[in-house]
Amino acid sequence: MIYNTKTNFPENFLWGASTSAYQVEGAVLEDGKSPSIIDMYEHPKDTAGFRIASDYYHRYKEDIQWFAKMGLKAYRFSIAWTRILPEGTGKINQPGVDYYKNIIAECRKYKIEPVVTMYHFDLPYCLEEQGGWNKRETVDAFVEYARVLFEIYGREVTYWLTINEQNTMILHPGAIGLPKGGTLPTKKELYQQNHHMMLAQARVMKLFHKMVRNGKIGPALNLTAMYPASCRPEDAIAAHNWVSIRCWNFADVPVFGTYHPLAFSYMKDRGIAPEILPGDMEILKDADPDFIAMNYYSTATIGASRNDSSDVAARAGDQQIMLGEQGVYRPEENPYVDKTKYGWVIDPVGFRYTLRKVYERYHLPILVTENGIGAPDILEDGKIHDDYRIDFLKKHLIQMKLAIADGVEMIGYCPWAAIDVVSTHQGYKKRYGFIYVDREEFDLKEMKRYPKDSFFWYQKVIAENGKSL
Ligand code: BGP
Repeated sequence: MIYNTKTNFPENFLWGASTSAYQVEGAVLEDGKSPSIIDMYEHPKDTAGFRIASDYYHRYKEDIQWFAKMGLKAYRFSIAWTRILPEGTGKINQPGVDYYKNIIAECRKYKIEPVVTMYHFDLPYCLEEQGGWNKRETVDAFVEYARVLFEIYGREVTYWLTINEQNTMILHPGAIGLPKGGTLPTKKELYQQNHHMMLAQARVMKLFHKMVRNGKIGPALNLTAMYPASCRPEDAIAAHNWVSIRCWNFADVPVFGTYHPLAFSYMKDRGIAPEILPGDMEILKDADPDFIAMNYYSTATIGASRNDSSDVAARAGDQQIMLGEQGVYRPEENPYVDKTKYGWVIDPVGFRYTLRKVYERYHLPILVTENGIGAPDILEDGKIHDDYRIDFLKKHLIQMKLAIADGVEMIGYCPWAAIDVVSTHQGYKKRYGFIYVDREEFDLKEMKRYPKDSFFWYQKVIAENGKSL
């Protein structure tokens, strides 16, 4: 519709990059930190765990200096609940508090806007042992944790994200790992957990608006547009089922205070709807996010269910590979897009399409909190020629610029990842960062940092506010 290539990125656009605590910090049990549920994840034998990760816990000063050199205007990182409240609630762990104070101070020193994720897959394991998100007590625990964060960091941090990829945790519980010996929750349990997370998020947003006057808070979901596999009406219905269940059901609750009607009927029909107590819906209405944060990697292509078990098996995989569900939808291949080595669809135009869809639905400014390509980067003579990453990011940024021309209000762009982090499934074999961390799966070497070619490319993009894209 609109191809206004003259559109520029807004002044003060937050050119950023992201990490999460468990994937970058290491020091899993240091300075009073207790294990989180994801720290207890059972890794495949040939894959690095999270115990040391990129050792950022000890090297954050050097790393943030690199971020400043790259010219970042924003840095999205997560706070580990287990560093602040090792028992989940109660006693505050001062070294943990100081650690994030220092990180925020380092960011401010270089005029980098800190963007804080409060919860990135890392529920304290001690709370999990007491029932985790199955229990309403965990809602209170999250509110208590939030109050501590807002009290301590509320004056220093403007942009806050509540929960990272709640939809991934609920729809792909196996994808983000299971503690050793753990069993997957049933769908009924998962949707009850989801309801509790929704309540926790709404209460935290309400509290935030009272405590942090000039701050902004939003949910961080994995959002993606979809295509019907054909113009067959049954495919269109299935695709609509998919996007309602996979995306809108998770964003409608914080924004509108209601479950998506179609997704709720689906939950009722399958006997997996959550138990909603009197007063819950009023709590959900209080959320009132200031913006939507979204992680975007791929689009999905969806066809009508074949009504047999092959729907589920069609493309089993990780969080970005769509699972089917008998009677509801079936994942299909899209002949018009490429895929990464790991089977994730590469679809820059789909990024523009997703931004348009999200903005049209919610009328809230958007902060992109993840986008990127995982690859087995190669270090040669101190250099990493990751032209595939430059190509990926450039194409996505061009589409984002077009989305801005379409009228989508954008706050910023924080691709995954600022620096190499441990991938949840593929360790250091699959890297995303602008900065290379020289370690192998098990040989830690000296973990020296090297800027990749994409680092210098992004540095230029930021310096000219995306003008030459
Ligand atoms: C998102 C998560 C990130 C990160 C990213 C890449 O779903 O929010 O934490 O892990 O995916 O995933 P992976 O490392 O599995 O390739």
